Amino acid sequence: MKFQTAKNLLLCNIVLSIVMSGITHTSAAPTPEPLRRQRTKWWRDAKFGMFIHWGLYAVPAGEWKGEVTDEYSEWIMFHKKITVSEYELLAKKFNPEKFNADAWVKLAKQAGMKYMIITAKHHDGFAMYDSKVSGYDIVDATPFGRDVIKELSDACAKEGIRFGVYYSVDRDWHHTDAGGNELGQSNTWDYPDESKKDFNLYFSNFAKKQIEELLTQYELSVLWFDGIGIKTYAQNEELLRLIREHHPNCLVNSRLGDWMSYEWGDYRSMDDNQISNRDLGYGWENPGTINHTYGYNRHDRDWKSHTEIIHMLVDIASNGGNYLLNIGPRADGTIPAESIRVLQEVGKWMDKFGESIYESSPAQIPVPQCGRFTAKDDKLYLHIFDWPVDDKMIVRGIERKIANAYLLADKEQKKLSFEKSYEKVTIELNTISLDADALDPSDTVIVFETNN
Ligand code: H79
Repeated sequence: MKFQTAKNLLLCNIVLSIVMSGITHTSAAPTPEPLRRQRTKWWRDAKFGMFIHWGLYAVPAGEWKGEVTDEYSEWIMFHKKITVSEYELLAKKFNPEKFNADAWVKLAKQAGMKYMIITAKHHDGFAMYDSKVSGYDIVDATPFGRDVIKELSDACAKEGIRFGVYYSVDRDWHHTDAGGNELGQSNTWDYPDESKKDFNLYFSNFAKKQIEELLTQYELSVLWFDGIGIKTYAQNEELLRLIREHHPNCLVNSRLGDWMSYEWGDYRSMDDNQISNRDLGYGWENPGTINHTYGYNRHDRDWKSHTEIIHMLVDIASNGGNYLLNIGPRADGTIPAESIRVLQEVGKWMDKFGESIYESSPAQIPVPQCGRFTAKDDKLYLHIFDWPVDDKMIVRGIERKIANAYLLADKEQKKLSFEKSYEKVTIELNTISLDADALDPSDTVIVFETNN
């Protein structure tokens, strides 16, 4: 009798845990922290990556039948309620003859970026690689017929740039079964009856299979999921298992599971364009874009300046994060000239001051008035966004002993004269002849060599 009760209890527990696994997220992290740190080392050191949103939405480029969209251009199918059959016709117009994978990768490299992540499938459901799961992909459905994911991954390998892909799992406006979306962000204009949609079918027969294709067809350093938590705990687990099976060291961002926590990923993706203003103690990234949209929108010409990008990169690095900066190429395969110019300017700065960014960590010093601090080994890097009017720099909160101070970009490393009292350091910037090349209007960096 006792045995029977125990057996029943056990059975109950098994049933309960199976049911619960489908409806709750546990707080247990599927990835042990030391493993996570080891795996993310290259990524944490890299600090700066290129994000690319490219798909059929580059054809309408933010405008549908004379109406401009105020929203992200990659959301145009949703916002303009474009039917699947109409949207599919965009594939016939997608012929990016000017696309050159080497040029894109070289631009990323020139900007000082160390990795690239491109949309393999966005919410519109169109695959930008050669998929056998459906014919709705760049190779089978466009006159272009080339696999741009393959070309970019090869170009990245050649240039020593890490490569990853973005995949939208929770949404697919092309697939009849991709529903279950309480936020009302599924395709209800072609497929109005939500009760007929079976997310599990879409997941098992389509999304999961495409993810497996990506894992087997390409050398991936990052699988970047976008999601809104429709997948169940068990489905998250299935994906993670799949990734580990094919690419044990491929990083996964935190949008695999619960959007707001990072328990499922190797690092945390903040919200779009969101920056953490403090060190979180674990890897995080800002997936931000260079204007307002992610996909190309010909009406969005509000580009961030190179100074804004540099300040954001420094700010992010000073809080232990990464900057995944997005660009949206055009449907002809070109990158807007303004994006190129901004990235090249950022690259010029990185050439001179990159040492203060790559492999750096937060300095654990209060944010200085003039800019930010980053740190590496025995060096503190003071980033000066705003040059002091009287050429006298006062910085508070450095507890370490300072042995030396010089301008990072000064090849001769001429010593700056400074005074340090318990609570502040005063640097005289007018007593020496400053090397003009070592100064930068966006951000000049002073190195403090410390000896404890
Ligand atoms: O791929 C880019 C976005 O399209 C994607 N994430 C980045 C990297 C993204 N998917 N979902 N979301 C962002 C959040 C969705 C916000 C919404 Fe809206 C609010 C959807 C509808 C209202 C913002 C405003 C996006 C479309 C209109």
